Amino acid sequence: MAIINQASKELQVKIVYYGPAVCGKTTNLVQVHDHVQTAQGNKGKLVSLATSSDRTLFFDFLPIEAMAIKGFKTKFQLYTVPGQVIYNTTRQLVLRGVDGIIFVADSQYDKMEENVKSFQNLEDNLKGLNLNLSDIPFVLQYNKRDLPNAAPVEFMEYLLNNREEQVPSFTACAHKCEGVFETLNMITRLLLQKFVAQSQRKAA
Ligand SMILES: Nc1nc2c(ncn2[C@@H]2O[C@H](COP(=O)(O)OP(=O)(O)O)[C@@H](O)[C@H]2O)c(=O)[nH]1
Ligand SMILES: [Mg+2]
Repeated sequence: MAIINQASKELQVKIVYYGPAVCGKTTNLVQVHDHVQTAQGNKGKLVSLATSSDRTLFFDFLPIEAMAIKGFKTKFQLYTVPGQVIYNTTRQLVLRGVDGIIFVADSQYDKMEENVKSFQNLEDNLKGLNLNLSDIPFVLQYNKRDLPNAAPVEFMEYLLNNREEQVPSFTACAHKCEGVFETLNMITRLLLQKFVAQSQRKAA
């Protein structure tokens, strides 16, 4: 779980944007970086390790220093993974120490198989880290809603949010910043709820 420094009263959480190649993960981080200052607090530099073809090679990283909660200064670290199938080792590394996950799905019909495979890959990689998706704050984002071949939300819910306990899901047009902060705010809320519940249990 999150790194908690009692001495400096800092809480640090790691949020990972997961999903297939070109679904819009980097775009989410770019939009957060462009718009976060007024909305949420201080931001760090967006570090992108991309290939010349503009695809994420390792990850993108954006630190945000946000609100004080229960006297703790909370730092959010946002990461993306490379979506291409061959980069699985990198995805496993980026997932280490994850606190919250945003799964970004591409809404286009012809991307559904890639979405489902990437989701399966996420579950497999978590298992490899002895983690279970049901124990980790997790939300879904259905991106690229602006495209004409976008599948209905109900269909995507059926494919990706079809388990006993459904998670919050958001539609988005990340390149227009629509849905980006709605998604991020929800994962933030879930993470802080978990942190508060844990510290109350400890205090009891
Ligand atoms: N039409 C449309 N394009 C988008 C949207 N979000 C991202 N894109 C584009 O999709 C491409 C891939 O996005 P990127 O963020 O690099 O994907 P990543 O591989 O998941 O990091 C870029 O050209 C983006 O501008 C969206 O909501 N609608
Ligand atoms: Mg990327």
